[in-house]
Amino acid sequence: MESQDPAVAEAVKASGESNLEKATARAKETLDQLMNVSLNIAVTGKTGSGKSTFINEFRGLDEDEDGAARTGITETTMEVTMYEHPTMPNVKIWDLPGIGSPTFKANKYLKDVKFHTYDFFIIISSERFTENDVMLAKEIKKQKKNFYFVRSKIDNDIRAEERKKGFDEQNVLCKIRKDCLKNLEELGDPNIFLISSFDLEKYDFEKLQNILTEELPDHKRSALLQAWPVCSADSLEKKIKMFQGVIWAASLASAGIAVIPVPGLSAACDASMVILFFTKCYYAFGLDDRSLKRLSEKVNKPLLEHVAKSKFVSAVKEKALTRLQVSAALATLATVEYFASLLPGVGSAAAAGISFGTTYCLLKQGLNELADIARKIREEAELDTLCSN
Ligand SMILES: Nc1nc2c(ncn2[C@@H]2O[C@H](COP(=O)(O)OP(=O)(O)O)[C@@H](O)[C@H]2O)c(=O)[nH]1
Ligand SMILES: [Mg+2]
Repeated sequence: MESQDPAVAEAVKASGESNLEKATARAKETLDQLMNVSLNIAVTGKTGSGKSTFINEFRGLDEDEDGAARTGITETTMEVTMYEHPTMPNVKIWDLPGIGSPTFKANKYLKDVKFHTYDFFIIISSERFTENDVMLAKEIKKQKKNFYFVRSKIDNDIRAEERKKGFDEQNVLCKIRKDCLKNLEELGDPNIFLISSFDLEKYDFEKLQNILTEELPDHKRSALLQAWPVCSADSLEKKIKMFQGVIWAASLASAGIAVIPVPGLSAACDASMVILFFTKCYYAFGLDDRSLKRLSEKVNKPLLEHVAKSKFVSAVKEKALTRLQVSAALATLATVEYFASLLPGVGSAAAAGISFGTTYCLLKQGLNELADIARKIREEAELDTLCSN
């Protein structure tokens, strides 16, 4: 790695550090956070309020799929159950039993469910919130954790009101919100997110993403943004921006001493880092077959061919492993060279050998290509034009 390389100077500048050594150390830290930070989300609420359905949708799973939470009125969970995000095992969403009895002690409940495990709480109700919800929220606050109220099954409310004369969706939503707030007055003016788990593109699911990204500590934010389902054009852009913001780190970290030593690897590029970076983007943007199949079924349009049309995205797909572990066999410089050869402008430079500059350029262009395909898929699905947000 030559220090006069303009790409190195650019990466160091982006790191906010004063020299290459410090920037490289910061890069490792940033990448470690991006790859490994844990996020634990607790979902609590009465039986039947829609916890399990919310959890499945958050994880992008149909309820009959392997590993999905069981749902239904008769399905009562009395135990804390942990569900891993399918492509981000470090993101866990926990199904907590409802509070139940009106004489419950909020502090005992929190102790029982091991509250310190969770980064924040989602309190779900498909009806009005109750005194118990208020007590629980107060206790969560006392423990210095955040809580978010989700009023679920909004699609049911809308459907019931739709037939009435003078129906206005915004009015209905406003009324539900006010109605919920009435019982939560003691907490000031808490945010209430109106959600339908059957359609995360609608209502307040995106708003919940925005508030969470604002309120989570910096190092947890990237985990949330990676795991959160793409629920709007803006939600996708936030993810893209997050990855763009760490390209400097991915390139510097991959240029250092190989994290996973691979025989024959040049010191200028840790192939596993590059592949892992693209794999993360691929899943976060919902480009994997399963996400596309679900989306395609939802909008009743074929969408999978977009991935096939881009040689680069197909190549990432071929190397992407579901649990984001890159095997040494895949993490070769040849793979990186192959990736580079599929991108105009990067391929010819890479032919002369993978330098820091080409890695930097590959990460930028590759991310752009993945982002563009994800944008095209949304366009094709017409979600942003149809959505009644
Ligand atoms: N219409 C509608 N039904 C929902 C929604 N979320 C959950 N349900 C239904 O409500 C019932 C209870 O949901 P479930 O997730 O099992 O609730 P849990 O007991 O809190 O885990 C199931 O029949 C779900 O299909 C939603 O957003 N909209
Ligand atoms: Mg349940």
